[in-house]
Amino acid sequence: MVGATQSTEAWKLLSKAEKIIILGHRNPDGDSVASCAALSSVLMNRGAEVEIVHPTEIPARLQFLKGPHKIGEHSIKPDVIVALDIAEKKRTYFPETFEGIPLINIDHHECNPNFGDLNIVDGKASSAAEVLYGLLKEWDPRCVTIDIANDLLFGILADSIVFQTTMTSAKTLRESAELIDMGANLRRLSLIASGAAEPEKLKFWSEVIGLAREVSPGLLSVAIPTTFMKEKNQPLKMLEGFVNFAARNCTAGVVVVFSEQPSGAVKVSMRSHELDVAKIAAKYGGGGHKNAAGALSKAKFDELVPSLLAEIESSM
Ligand SMILES: [Mn+2]
Repeated sequence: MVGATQSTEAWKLLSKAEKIIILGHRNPDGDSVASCAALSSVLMNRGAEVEIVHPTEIPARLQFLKGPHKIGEHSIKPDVIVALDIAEKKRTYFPETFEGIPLINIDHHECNPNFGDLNIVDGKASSAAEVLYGLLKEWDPRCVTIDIANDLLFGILADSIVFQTTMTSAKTLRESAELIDMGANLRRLSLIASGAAEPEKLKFWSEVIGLAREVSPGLLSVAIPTTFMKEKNQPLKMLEGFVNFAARNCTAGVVVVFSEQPSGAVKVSMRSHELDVAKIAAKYGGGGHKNAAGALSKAKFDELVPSLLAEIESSM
């Protein structure tokens, strides 16, 4: 258990708060949105007024996770703020008016600098959802409804890439089993979390796979220039989930997907079961976890692809 006193204090604060803001991180992922949704339901079911603030848009595939979501703005004056799944404060929405309001930091990133007034950070957990579920069991086990169980299981499945990352522990599986016992829908949620694609997307991905190149044994690169997307007449969102699909279906130890953005920036997504890709992502201004990390680089596509691949090769 992580910081029993901190968690007791956190529950005291949350129990007496009337207005609570929950913060998600930039470029919301499945764990972030699901954890925020789960916690918001718990607190609203207890009568609190809650807003979830995400700094940037929630992708379409995650919009089934219902909650009082707001994008880049808030309207209530919170008594307490909860940061969920946020590795560092600059990754979230934090206007000056939030300074001085009690901040509870619940996370699973090993690099989290404990920026909250109360910090419940378990760097060994698969996901923020796993940390949150542990807390809810301690705080009030009966508060986990079927909807909340579904949100929590989805968060775990999303960040563990359906139990594949090395952060997936026996505890992750036991707790997932508990959530399934409560009625969470493993089949439906794991299909979404594994990036299962709609037929049109899958057909397009078959063309994207044509760009794959085995750079060296165990290193697969897929570099997608904007010219390719234009030629195929496809929007960038058709690439959402592609990196997980490629990584799951390839034996390479490292899979990297580069997608050139219309702005000229390059989105880099890395998956690995051999290398700490978070370290590489950090060098390019990004972040993430050992097995799954990414960055948005301003370097030129034609220069970034070879230099980043060389960097990975030298670390392998
Ligand atoms: Mn997470």
